[in-house]
Amino acid sequence: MQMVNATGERTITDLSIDELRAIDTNEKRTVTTHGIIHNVRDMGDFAFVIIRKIGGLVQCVYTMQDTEEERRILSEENSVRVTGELRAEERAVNGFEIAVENIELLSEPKEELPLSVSKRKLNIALENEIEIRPVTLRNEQRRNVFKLQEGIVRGFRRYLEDNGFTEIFSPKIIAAGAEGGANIFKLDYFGKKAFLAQSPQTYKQTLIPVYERVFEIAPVFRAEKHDTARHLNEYVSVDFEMGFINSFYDVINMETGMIKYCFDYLRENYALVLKKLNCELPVFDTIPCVKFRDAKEMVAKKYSRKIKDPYDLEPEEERLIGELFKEDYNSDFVFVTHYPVKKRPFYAMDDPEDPKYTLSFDLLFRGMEITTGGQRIHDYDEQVKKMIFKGLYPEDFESYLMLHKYGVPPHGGLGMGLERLVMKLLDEKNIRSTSMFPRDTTRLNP
Ligand code: AMO
Repeated sequence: MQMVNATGERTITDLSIDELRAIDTNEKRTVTTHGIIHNVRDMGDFAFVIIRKIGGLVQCVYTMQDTEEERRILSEENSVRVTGELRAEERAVNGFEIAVENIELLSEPKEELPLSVSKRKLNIALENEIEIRPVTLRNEQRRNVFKLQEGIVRGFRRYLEDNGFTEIFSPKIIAAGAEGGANIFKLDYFGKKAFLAQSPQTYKQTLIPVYERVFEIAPVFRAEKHDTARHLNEYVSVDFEMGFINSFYDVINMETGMIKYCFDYLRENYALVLKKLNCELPVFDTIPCVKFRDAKEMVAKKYSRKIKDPYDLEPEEERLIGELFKEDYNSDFVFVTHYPVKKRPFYAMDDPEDPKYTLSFDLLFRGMEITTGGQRIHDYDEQVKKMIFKGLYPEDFESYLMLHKYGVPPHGGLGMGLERLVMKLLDEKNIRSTSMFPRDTTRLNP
């Protein structure tokens, strides 16, 4: 038996982009780094070999020797370790390049790629692109979409941590759905009926008396039967829930603070990603709030439309509300508040001033709903009554109702669709563009 001890010390000594950037190029230092060959531009006597690694691309300059071995090594998607002198080069992305003295081949693909990933734009239809996502994600633009997604999640997480929220991980295989409707996946759980969680709703509320403030960023599942440009069957939900609120406006203010913080965080830490994606983050101090009923009437009046569905916003209405608030209030965001009881789930608190409506809201961003939230019922009897009113059986919610039975402070929270936020930030027309491996009615692969 051979034993080794893990020391926790650095064993990979190849330099990172940040470490390379920190070196004074006047020192003429010989450096070693690694990466995947992204692109080779043959200039005759020499070639630009661009390698892809953590943090972006690095330009290497290779003097051609015209050998068979060289042709094998200088091939796209080979994994290589490069050693050479680091020198200043203003025209290279990072302001430096490596004059290659040695290039070691670590791994090579078996087959040529179905398309070249080094082009700025992949000219391929979205459906085909998704089909070969393991390949197309290697493209810089595609890879940056999900770096932006990462940055947003990091920004949100930091803000929530700073505000005392505990991060939770709730089960995704559950006994009863929280969001109502038919869009719930059923499954057989060792002979018992079970579902895939549409949201962490009941669990985040359950944890209010435990931690007071909680958040979760995780996949949720919706059995949407129709293919639309804004629905996925699995998406990443950014959820938070907070206790001791005075009204749902406390939740709205927390979300406004979270988005502002996140955008500042992105400007500071993801500047290159934003630039490469051509992404302009909106700058704002406040977000207007308008009641559901008023928003509907404003749109009907301004755009001479008939109100067809008094209980919900049609996607076209959302778009027009976005347009109206951009034109009249110069805002990319708008909170629409006080949605009808009919369209809100059993946990939503009714508005005591007008019980046909709830103390809830949606956040629209550039004309699309990205968040739903509100104040929840905290009184046991009121919650049971509302369940019955909604045609539900309180017996099915025994463990959730322990929350109300054993006491919970006034509380509220929200859920935001991460892919929708990224979609609107990048002005993408289809949500599948902003889901790494999207799940829709026809797709289980890749
Ligand atoms: P809701 O069901 O409105 O509320 O969902 C919250 C947000 O999730 C996003 N979203 C979706 N994104 C992609 N594909 C889908 N099929 C999809 N469905 C919803 C939207 C939406 O605004 N429990 C409540 C939230 C709360 O009150 O805390 C809930 O899940 O951006």
